[in-house]
Amino acid sequence: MKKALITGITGQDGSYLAEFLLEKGYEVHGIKRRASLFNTQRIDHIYEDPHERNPKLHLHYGDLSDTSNLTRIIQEVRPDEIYNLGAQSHVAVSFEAPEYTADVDAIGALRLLEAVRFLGLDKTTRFYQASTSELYGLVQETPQTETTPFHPRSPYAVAKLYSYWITVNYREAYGMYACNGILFNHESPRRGETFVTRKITRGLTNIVQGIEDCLYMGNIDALRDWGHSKDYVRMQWMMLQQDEPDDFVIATGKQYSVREFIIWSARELGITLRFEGTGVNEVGIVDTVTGDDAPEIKPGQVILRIDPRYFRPAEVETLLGDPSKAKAKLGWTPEITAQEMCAEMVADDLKAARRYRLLKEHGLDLPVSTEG
Ligand code: NDP
Ligand code: GDR
Repeated sequence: MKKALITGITGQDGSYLAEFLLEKGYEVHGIKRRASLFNTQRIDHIYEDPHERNPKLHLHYGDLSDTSNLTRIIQEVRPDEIYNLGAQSHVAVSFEAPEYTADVDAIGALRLLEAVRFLGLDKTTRFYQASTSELYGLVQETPQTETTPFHPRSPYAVAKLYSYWITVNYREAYGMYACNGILFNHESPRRGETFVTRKITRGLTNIVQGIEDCLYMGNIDALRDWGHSKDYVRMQWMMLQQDEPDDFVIATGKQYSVREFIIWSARELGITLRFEGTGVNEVGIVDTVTGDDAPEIKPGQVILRIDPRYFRPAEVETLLGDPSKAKAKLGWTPEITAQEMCAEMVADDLKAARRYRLLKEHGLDLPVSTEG
């Protein structure tokens, strides 16, 4: 039975990857951070009581900033494959916490690679690094491929530039099986609430259920290549099953604006929107409402405004990936379109918003966070 170690198992990708590997018969080990509240919601459904016989999922307390902790876990587990998905993964937050982001996202990868080498596992343990389309930043060519030059535009992207190159370096210097997946944005109902797609689907479903009044957004003209996390974790595993290690762009090859994602989400809820005004004065106004999903909404209502606090000090305006190499060498193609993913996310958030509304109607006054 193969053993995998996943950093970031409690995150969006970590949870889908853990499910995927368990289905493939792996023994899965994950590193979770100590927190004052439970932080395992995304993996609770696959959690196994350690008192059961032969559990297949094991969780270890740890942190990518802690060398001795990582080394000890790798020594104990002796994994066949390590998936380094753990990160301070929010681009805007990295401007607020640049040093922490560098420690975890850049040096964290080095700590894992060095632990593998130090423990003499460099010829047996395979390593996957969660690299990112943010490396392209101020894009030098479109679409972006494995050979497009990088120009990172945030402390997050600069930290990920280090982890990209240290992964390549350990491959070249020590012959390690170490790969970078250069993944473009990917989402799902498990996406963190402060990333733009989830902020939109959660915000609009809350508005139609009367829980919030308005969605406050940043640069809605940003262009992204959005795929589904489930499709992308499959590719992470495929990259570690080849004869030779290599780096791959993982993308859909299709690009849409944040504005388009807002329009699709509203349409899923039976609302057509029109945008009026420009720049920070632009607003999204309800044009028509059909169906029963939006009982609180009337034509003419303003449900979206621009808030400059969501603008970034340096923005990545446009990203579009070319996944030809992944298709040609690994036979990988994404199966879920951005529109299908949007519909799934809206349906899931609508269920949660209805449940919240019902609880509120029965006297349970729960707080709602609108941070984004
Ligand atoms: P999430 O933010 O959902 O998950 C990040 C995970 O990392 C969480 O489990 C989090 O733990 C953990 N983590 C954060 N800080 C530390 C730390 N100091 N030590 C150990 N673990 C830590 O990210 P995604 O699942 O969306 O992304 C997975 C990886 O892929 C990340 O590295 C991200 O940068 C990268 N990536 C993501 C893309 C995307 O579009 N989703 C695209 C390209 C790359 P906790 O739950 O406790 O917060
Ligand atoms: P990104 O994702 O920065 O691409 O990083 P995010 O969803 O945060 O932003 C995408 C684009 O939307 C614009 N935007 C807003 N973003 C947020 N979060 N909130 C807003 O209100 C808002 N309004 C407009 C942003 O400016 C940006 O242009 C994600 C993360 O998962 C990274 O970890 C990963 O490496 C990259 O995708 C690929």
